[in-house]
Amino acid sequence: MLKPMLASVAEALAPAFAVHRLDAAPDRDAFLTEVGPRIRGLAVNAQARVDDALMDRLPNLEIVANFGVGYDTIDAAEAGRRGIVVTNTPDVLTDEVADLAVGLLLATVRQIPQADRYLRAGRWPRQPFPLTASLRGRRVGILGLGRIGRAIARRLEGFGVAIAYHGRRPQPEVAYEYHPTLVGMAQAVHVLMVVAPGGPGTEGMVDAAVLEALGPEAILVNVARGSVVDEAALIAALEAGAIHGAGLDVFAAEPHVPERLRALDRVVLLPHVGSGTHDTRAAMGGLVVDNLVSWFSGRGPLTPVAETPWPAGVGA
Ligand code: 8YV
Repeated sequence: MLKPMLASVAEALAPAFAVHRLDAAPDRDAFLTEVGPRIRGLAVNAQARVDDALMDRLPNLEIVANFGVGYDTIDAAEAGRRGIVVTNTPDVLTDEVADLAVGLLLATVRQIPQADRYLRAGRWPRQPFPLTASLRGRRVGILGLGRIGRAIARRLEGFGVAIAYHGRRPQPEVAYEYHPTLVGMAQAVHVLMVVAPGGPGTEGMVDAAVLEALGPEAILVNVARGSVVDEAALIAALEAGAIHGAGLDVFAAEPHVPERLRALDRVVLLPHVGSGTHDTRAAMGGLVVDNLVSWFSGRGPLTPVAETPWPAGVGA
């Protein structure tokens, strides 16, 4: 393990494996020199990077089991070149993250946390809470119609809003309107839900031009990765009233959130809690352990990522 992980993961790994903990080592370099060649598997979370330099120190590494569906902190393409399998935790968190995303959208549009703060501050007896924007009549654009994006769309169908999406390619099996360009979709919707995976392919995709195309009524919700949105451009757009508000569960440099963002009233800011429930985190931890156990008992990985398909060379 590179960093502390959920207690249930550490407990489940202990009887099955000799667990070495980089975070507990007083001298990282000496530790990697001594133990590195004996490491065959990694259990990691988003707080730890697995890059070229680390893989160089682990010459017998076979599998990296990631706690999370997103794995932008792992150089999976490089792992694939080295014959190292990478696994993530899809499906077990889909509904949980989709619930949070819809909650964050409603909280942002109707200013639910702001209203709570207003009441607690004793302001209600003096005057009613100001009227807010509405979800009614809005068109919602989903950036990234993967498992979580589709789960969000299914929930939003119940809210009677029109749904569109942008991704690399249209998905013939869904009835939502496809936009081949993100700017094109931004012009057509009033809400942008960001659910695309992080990493170099999506970095800064929601830029100043996209925010401008969304317009002054628009709400941006990001439950994906901070890197997908140009955070400086977002702050500038919010400050200028170029978009109406934002609900953010993810940030460019977590856990640090820019003071300028925190100073804004029309934003709802969450400390990356999309999958953060007891049940779902336990299920994610279980899948990390199950991937390692399956691999080391010769049955292959359970949930390999696209860059490291299994059996090798099949799929993706
Ligand atoms: C994190 C997430 O993994 O699954 C993801 O991609 O962003 C989260 O579930 C979680 O914060 C643990 O690091």
